[in-house]
Amino acid sequence: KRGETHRMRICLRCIILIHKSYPRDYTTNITSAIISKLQRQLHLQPSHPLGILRTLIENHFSSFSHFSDVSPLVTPAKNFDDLSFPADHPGRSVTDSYYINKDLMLRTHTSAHEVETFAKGERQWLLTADVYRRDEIDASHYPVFHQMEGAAIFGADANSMKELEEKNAYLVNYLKSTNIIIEDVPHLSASNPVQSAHDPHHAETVAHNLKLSLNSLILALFGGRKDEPLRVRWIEAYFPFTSPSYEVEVFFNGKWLEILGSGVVLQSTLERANVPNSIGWAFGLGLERIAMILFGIPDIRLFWSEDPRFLSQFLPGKITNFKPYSRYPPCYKDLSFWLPENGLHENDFCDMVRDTAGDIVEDVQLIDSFTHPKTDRKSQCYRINYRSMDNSLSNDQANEIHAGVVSRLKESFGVEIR
Ligand code: FA5
Ligand code: MG
Repeated sequence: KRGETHRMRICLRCIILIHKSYPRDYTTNITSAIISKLQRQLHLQPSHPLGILRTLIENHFSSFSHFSDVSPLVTPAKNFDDLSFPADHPGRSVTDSYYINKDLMLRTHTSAHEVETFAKGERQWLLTADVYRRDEIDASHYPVFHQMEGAAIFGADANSMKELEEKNAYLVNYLKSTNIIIEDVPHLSASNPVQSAHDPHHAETVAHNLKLSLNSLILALFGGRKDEPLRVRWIEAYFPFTSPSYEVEVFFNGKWLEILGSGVVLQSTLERANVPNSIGWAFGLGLERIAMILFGIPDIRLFWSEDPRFLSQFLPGKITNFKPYSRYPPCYKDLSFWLPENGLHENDFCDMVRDTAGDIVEDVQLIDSFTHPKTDRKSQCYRINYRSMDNSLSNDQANEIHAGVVSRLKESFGVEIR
């Protein structure tokens, strides 16, 4: 009994993560569903699709340093300020990111480690890690996913740039001999400008090297098919910490799929890392997105499955096609309620659903919003799809789980069910 009281006190004021206790405050929004994921380290398991993919990419960039065991707990300064995110960037808000308290959060991207890695003197490196975002729920979004950051810096002098141009010429030639169709954008443009700190010619050379390096990687991962050329598309993008910036999409199963963000690293990042007189590029790959294509994995929740019917299918170093072992029927439940006076953010709703029902939730959709013409009260209706990946879910079981969601909704947000 005493032990229990003690535990209660700790739980109210503190939060225990990876064997350490942290004080809670008004920003604390990390859920137990998320806490349970912190130590899974799927990307370190040699025969897990994410581990296999990490190793394949590391082997491709064999001259780079490789990091894959860095704690997900970072300061907001590391995740945002070091990368020149503006003070009012929406990613900083508690509706978008997980906070342990105001001074500590779960990284939302692997770019959070750019400054410290460059500061260690690493000039060409890959860093793979779990990242955390509060987001919608569907087959390709999950609040925890994995990214791989890749970066390379070069001397910002005429000789180093000449060397890089020679490397580029070699890569251009190599890519010409392969079965890949690349839709490109200009390296620099009015809407995707060179940084004022950079010589435009240097920036062009670095951006060209970024594109060639990634096109070769994509070819190594997705290519190897003689019947059909691989189609890759470069698109202008915006990130607070690169300029120019690009996204890359790969054409797969009749659809364009965004797999990475990239660009020429902001000079202020390199100055913070104490590596002036350098210029370089960085990219951030979404590993699940790529693994879903390569292994034919239809649902992002499967990566977290501990079912041997999933795990036993994969072998270290090999890309093999996933064979679905079950597709149990979905079970839809609608939930209509009047919003509390100060509203309810969709991410708060989704997180509560995920925390209460776990991975049984396949997706959550807002299907109706309504404002009462007389009282001005607002109501919403969400449709939740419950479906287990590992066994069949009876309607009674789904009802019981759904009842848990409803009571938590009332308790946590004070809403009135319609
Ligand atoms: C970033 O996170 C940047 N840090 C990438 C970057 C690095 C840009 C270095 C420039 C230089 P973005 O939010 O677009 O960017 O995410 C990068 C990739 O992660 C996406 O292309 C996608 O493949 C993957 N991704 C993003 N959100 C999710 C999600 N909710 N679930 C699964 N994969 C995701
Ligand atoms: Mg993006």
